[in-house]
Amino acid sequence: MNAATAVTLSRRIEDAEDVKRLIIEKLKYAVGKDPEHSVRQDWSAALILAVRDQLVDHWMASTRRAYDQDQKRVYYLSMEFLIGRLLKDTIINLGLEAPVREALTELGADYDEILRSEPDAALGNGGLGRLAACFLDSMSTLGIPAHGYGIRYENGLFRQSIRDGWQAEEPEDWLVTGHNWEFERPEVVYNIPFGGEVITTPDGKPIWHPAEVMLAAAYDTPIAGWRGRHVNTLRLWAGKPAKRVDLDRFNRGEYLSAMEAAVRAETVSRILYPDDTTEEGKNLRLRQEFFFTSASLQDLLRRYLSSHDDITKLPEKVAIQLNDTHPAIAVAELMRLLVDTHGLSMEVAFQLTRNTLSYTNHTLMPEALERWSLQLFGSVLPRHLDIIRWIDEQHLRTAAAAKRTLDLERVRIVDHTNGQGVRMGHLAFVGSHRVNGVSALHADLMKQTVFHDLDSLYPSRILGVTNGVTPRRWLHSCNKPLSDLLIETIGEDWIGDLEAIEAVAPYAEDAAFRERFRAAKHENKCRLVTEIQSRVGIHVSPDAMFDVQIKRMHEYKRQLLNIMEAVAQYFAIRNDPAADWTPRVKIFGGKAAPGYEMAKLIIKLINDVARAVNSDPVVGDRLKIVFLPNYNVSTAERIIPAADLSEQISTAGMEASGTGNMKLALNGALTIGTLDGANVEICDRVGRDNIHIFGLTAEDVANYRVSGYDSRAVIDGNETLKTVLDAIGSGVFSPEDPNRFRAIVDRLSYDDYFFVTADFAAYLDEQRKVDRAFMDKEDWTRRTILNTARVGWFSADRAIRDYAREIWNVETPSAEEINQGGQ
Ligand code: GLG
Repeated sequence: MNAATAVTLSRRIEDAEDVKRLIIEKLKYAVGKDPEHSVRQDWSAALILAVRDQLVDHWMASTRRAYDQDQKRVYYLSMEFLIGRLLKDTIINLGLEAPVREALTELGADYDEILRSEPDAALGNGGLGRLAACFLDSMSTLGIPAHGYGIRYENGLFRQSIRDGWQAEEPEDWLVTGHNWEFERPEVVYNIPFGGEVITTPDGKPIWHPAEVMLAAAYDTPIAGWRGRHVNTLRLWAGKPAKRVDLDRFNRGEYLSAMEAAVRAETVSRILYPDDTTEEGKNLRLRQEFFFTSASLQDLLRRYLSSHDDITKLPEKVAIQLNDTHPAIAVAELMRLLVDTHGLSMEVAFQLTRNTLSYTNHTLMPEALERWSLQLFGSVLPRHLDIIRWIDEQHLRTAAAAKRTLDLERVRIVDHTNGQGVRMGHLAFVGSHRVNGVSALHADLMKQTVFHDLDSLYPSRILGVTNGVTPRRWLHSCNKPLSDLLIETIGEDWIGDLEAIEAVAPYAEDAAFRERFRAAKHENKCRLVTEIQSRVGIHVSPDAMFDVQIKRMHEYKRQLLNIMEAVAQYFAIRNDPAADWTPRVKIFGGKAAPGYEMAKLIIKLINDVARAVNSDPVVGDRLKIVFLPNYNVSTAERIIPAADLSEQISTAGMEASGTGNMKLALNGALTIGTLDGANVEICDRVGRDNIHIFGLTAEDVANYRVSGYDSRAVIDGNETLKTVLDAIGSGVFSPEDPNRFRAIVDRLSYDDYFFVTADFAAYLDEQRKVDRAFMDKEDWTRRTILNTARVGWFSADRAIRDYAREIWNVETPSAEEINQGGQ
């Protein structure tokens, strides 16, 4: 062993020659291809393997440091990690872009093409999955020893295409070409039990006899931060059967049923559920959640015990973050492991569990706070149900002792009223020492609404940690023209410390700088023009305002409001084509959950309106509408740098935070938005003059929900709104099927839950102000520069420092410390 570690192995890249040598070596000895006969995929595999080698020494050093210094570790449990492509970011983080480019050119391969051929790992739906990916980047950048734990879905989020204006879904198969970043760890497997019953022994000890046991197998991806000094691990679990084939059955000729257990086990990590706001496929979903949570907890306990004897010290060395309610079962599973496997009492186990776990809530929508029926829960996880009942008893005692009048039924984890079920949000809350919202407003609303009673029982447990985004991917890597300009002007400190970007603020007053800032934006827009042309065949002008709404399709995000404004504008242009119009391209991107009919109908509406508007010669370049299919991380990386206007127009009180809002502002887009989620804080930071705020506040919305809101009256009182809805409802955009959009108009007229009609007039007003503002090029640029300069606080590094300090009690090493250990 010692002799082996003493051998010096060096694969370090110093220059293009090293890169060439390594790539050829990988092509031959890892991919098994002769360079002459290698296709793009082989080059891509060889490059990834060569770059991955660069991480390994730092990776091992990071792990050694954590052991040697007995550092506290962070475990981030998330059903979703929307990491996208890794190659470009890793190359940039390691500072290897120049030699890699040069080497590939000399080898006759195209760098950009190779980057594009990497599959976009879509192991998430949207915000919370992408946040988890940004947090991994930041934890590595800050040198916090951390593991991301999730599921290695074979099929990530579905691939969206648009057929005849409708969304069509196909499976996403990112693993088909191989995932060259990962290391399979066949030796790291855990038993995952399901079902069966709990039998109490004569001396009162409950023993779980599961009906089936499957395996969780580990796959590791190294995650480098800025400069690659510290490398953490993303460990994803794949479902495997305990026994691949039932040989008896096979020998009897029952080939299919001989594989049944294998198929069942593998199904657990087969597919990502295509929505994070509804619970679906209940049984499988619950199994998925338990599967990865249990494997992760067993793994981290094993790691802890490999260098510590006293399990009661666990919270001193381990912090576990539950990313949303999905891994809430961790509360009961950690208790089970501590009690059943490690012999602790329930009381001690509960203390340890609570001191180790914390929970991030990402949405107030009650349908997203999972709730399992007792029947289902008890049949899949009978031992956990017992444990949860025990926790609930303790919790009820606290509630009963509290000197407040509380409806005890409402605070219980096990709901005994209608239908009976386990409230997973409550479980996560009660089993955590800290519960955080993802923006200031969201944390406040948590206290006022879904967690009102729990907050009064456990005051000061709730806090807000406003989200952030990594400046590496979301500016430095995706927006080279702007990043180059910033580096030239204020240096490169901002890449590792985004608040340093504030230094660019004074340049907003400098005409020459503004000119260059505009030129960078223009370059990005031209690139997007080409992409739009090639992907959807629509020609748009880079001089028009690029007005962007990119996010999941959901009624609360109100893409509908945006397209209704487009219809109003379309009619206005047709009425008076000669007026002084500000040319606009409205760009939409987003997937609708396959079962969410209304969201899918809105996609169709956008495309039908686009068809009419884009082909109307009277309109020309004054207005164009583009729906870019299959919105994902890579598409976002190309749209965001090109955006002029960022649409953040959710019904106030419904978007917990948003992170697209931060990325767009950072890349020099102005926001048009409601006072919702992190928009409120963006507004505070960029200044009221540099953002376009409109519409109802969260408080207005809450009041309307109580007093009632009459959308009919609002529609009747607004000529424009009435015309728009009449046109949509009567088939002006769908002559082949005039009633197609009736359901949308009916919804707005009789049950406008998302207050689209209420905000319509204010939204149109603000859009016209945006039009006028855009025409004043100098002032517009000045304001966009101030946006870029003032949103440095929305860095994921800042958010992670907040978690480290307020929740995990983990130290963030200084840059020198990271450098020392990272060789
Ligand atoms: C959520 C919310 C977003 C939030 C994101 C990350 O809807 O507002 O920005 O998580 O916290 N379910 C989500 O995607």
